[in-house]
Amino acid sequence: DAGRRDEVKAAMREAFGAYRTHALGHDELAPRARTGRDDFGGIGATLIDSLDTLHIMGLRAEFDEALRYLKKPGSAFRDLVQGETDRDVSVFETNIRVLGGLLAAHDLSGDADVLELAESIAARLSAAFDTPSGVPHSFVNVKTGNSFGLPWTKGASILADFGSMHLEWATLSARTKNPVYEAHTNHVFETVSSLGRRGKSGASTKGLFSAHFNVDTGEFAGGDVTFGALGDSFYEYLIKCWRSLGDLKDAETWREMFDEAMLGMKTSLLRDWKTDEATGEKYSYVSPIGGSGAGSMEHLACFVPGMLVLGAAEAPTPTTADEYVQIAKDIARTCVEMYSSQPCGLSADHVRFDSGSKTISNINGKNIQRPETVESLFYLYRKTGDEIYRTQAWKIFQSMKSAYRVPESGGWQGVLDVSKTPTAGDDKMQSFFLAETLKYLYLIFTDSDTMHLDEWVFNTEAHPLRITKARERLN
Ligand code: DMJ
Repeated sequence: DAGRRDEVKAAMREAFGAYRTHALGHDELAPRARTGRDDFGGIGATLIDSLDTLHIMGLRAEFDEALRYLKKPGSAFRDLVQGETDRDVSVFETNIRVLGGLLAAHDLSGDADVLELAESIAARLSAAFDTPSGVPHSFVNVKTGNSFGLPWTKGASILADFGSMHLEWATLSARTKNPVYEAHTNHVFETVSSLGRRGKSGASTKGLFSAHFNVDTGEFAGGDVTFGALGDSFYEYLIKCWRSLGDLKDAETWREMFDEAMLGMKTSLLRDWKTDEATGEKYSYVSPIGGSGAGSMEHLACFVPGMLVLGAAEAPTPTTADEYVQIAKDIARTCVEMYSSQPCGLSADHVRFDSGSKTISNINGKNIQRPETVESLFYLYRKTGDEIYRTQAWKIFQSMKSAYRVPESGGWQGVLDVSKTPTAGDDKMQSFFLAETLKYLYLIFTDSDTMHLDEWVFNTEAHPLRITKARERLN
């Protein structure tokens, strides 16, 4: 669908152009103030998050210029990755955005200097693993190597954070032929899988894990279980690592843990919201245990359909494979209605479902340009070829365009409250909007040979890494 694909590309060109003009080198753009923001500690988040999207869309002049900027001797980014800047950074965000983004830029372009930058940033993050359990702290100082946990988790590390690193670290080891990186994340996996096997996952349902972990005692803490914030990408990486890494150690364990987690999700988290009487189609959602509250779903959890589509290939039985795809469709239907039910056509960040009145109410009415729904529509379209997913994605893109776009700068911003029209903007262009939202939207409208899902795996920030394992074809 070249016309729609090119409209998404034009959006990327415009949004990246605004960042380049007003905020180059900063983490993110404030599109109305026309300045840069550094909420991630000045890691150049948007610049690195945009690299592979630019490359995939054929915006090669922008890609080349961005690479030159990153490699420039004496640039703020180079100083940071070489440990010359006294800065605390989030291990998770730096891993998925910077390490993932640089590795993807390397896999797409073959540029050796980018791999060197990737290795330098991993070397800085490595200090975070220096804990009694070997499970990393959430934050690390890139100069001193001092690492620490967050006050609001009482120092505990977060499942989605330390559980979403192996894809990048194993890839880095493979590309650099240096096993030291994956040794860190392998150890984390062994710790987590062994606790799970011994019934010490902190969750009452087999296969699921508590969102918090005490790195000093080496035990799970709390008991909140979620496929939203704090839990999400841990489950996603079980299937992505299994599917794509050629020499994955204990590969069967990764797969088994994924299928057990899906079973746990089905029995303890999956709920029906409503059934369409005319078509008999079901609308399901994934509700957390504890934390953000039963009966609700965060937009973040809308990545689940995409994950289930990946899990359907080589599922334990053909019935399980069909069931994964069916649940994926049922959840995606709900996620799409989270958009269509709002006057501006955009989803709230966290909603509650009422199965009596069959309505949605907003718990957090913001929309911060998140990718998860269009991400799942992309996987479902690639799997089924059903045009409905393109139609739904296009409608969402149209709503984004009218609510997000700031014509004065060309930047795109989030929305403060999706229940109000006209919408008011949050003056922030998220780096994942360029890394993920626009990339998945673009790829929905390409043919399936563009970034084929049997050749590429997307990390949780949508950075594509080349697959080194032959698995059953996805479609
Ligand atoms: C992204 O940074 C990643 O997708 C992460 O896994 C979850 N949150 C955001 C986007 O919503």
